[in-house]
Amino acid sequence: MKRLAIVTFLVVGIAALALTLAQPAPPKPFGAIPTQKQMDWQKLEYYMFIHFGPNTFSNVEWGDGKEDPNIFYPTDLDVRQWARTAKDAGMRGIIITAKHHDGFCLWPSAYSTHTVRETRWKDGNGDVLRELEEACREYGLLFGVYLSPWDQNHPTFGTADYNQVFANTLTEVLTGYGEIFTQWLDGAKPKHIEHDYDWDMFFETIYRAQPNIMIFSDVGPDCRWMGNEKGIAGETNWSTINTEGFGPGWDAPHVQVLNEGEKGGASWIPAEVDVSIRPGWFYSPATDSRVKTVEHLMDIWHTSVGRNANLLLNIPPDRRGRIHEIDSTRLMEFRRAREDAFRENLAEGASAKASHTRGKRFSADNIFNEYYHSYWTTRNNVLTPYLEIDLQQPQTFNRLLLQEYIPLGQRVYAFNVQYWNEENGGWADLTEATTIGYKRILRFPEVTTQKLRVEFNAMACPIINGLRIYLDPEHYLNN
Ligand code: FUL
Repeated sequence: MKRLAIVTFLVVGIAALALTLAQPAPPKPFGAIPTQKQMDWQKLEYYMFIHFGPNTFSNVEWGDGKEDPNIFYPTDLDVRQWARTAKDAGMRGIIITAKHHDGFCLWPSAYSTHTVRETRWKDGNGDVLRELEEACREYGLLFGVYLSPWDQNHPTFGTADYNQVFANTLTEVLTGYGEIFTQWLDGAKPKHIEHDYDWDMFFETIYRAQPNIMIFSDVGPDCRWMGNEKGIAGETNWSTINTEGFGPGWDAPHVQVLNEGEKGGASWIPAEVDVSIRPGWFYSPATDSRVKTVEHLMDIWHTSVGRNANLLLNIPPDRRGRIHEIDSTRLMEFRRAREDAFRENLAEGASAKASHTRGKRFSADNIFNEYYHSYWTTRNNVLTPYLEIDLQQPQTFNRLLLQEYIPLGQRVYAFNVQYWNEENGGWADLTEATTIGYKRILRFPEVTTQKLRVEFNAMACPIINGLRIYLDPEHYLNN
């Protein structure tokens, strides 16, 4: 009896092993691929930018560093209200302008005399960074900082000493305020002062203090600017780009290259979309009536998150030190509009077959499950396969969401979608686009059909791990 059990165990074991070995292995990575840190970042999708400082009180966007620090005087600062608003808006973190181009530090820096310490606010004992860091932890949000290398106040700016001052400032913030998920570096620099930033030293300093941080600049190294401040990533948006020989600021590649990335680019540097809910980055009463509409924000959602980028939406606190009611209300309306648009995945319960597969483990039905690491793919040499989706019953929809399994690289450079036209019994064109990447959302006029066909053109066998369809009832529709 015992021997029989052992034999049975062995036979079943060997059969299972043989079956596993007979299955083709997953595809090898293609080109540049994301690190785990970049993958985690990509899944954040949406977080808050806060521009706050002397400019909040002076109706200017770029203070010159000569302003009286006492103009910084929030009458009712409530950073927990910022965090609560971000959380309720569906955001995953907050990045604050700890130091903007005026050089004013929102914490009492040892390397500056233009800080909260020099103000009458809280008798010079305040620290906005500390308060915000604590509020972010309390609300389960990530905390990030913007520190401008350009400093119009510091006396050493423009001399060789300044780079070390800036590195010290970075270390001070990055070692004093717990875990920081992003260091946001813009490349702005005056034309009239010669100053060479030592980016390599800055990057080293940042990683030394926070090895897991995402460094943002025009050219990464971890995520890149996408070339405009309107919220519009390229219709084609590669997470790959060539940055060799380029740098942040004036040394950056052309904005169109930043906007679209580069097919087959050597480095994985995904795009982040930064845009303000108001016309300016800083609060001004003059913009109270110009807060972006929900329709505009929905457009931005589709041209950022819907185009393989993360959305960093700027919500500038007002002179009380609170997010203005107009902005917070708009954020909640925007959240509801997204919930309405993406409420029900009408491809739930659908089945799929593919023109090609790579064995059972990589079958077409994998595109429907929620598990990120299961996907449909084909054998290596198949570059133009298609999927046919049967929705089981006619469905009416106007949005299609696709996801490429980017841990193995971004591969698809074009795809088209057709629907089954019951009336004339044939396939009809629905829409087409170029890249997919982490997430792609396409908008098109409402269509009713039971079947869809998606055909891919890829540089290496396409790997698709998500497909969903929705009916956005509000028809926020541009294309
Ligand atoms: C730019 C800055 O000059 C603006 O003031 C703002 O901070 C924006 C996000 O980055 O480079």
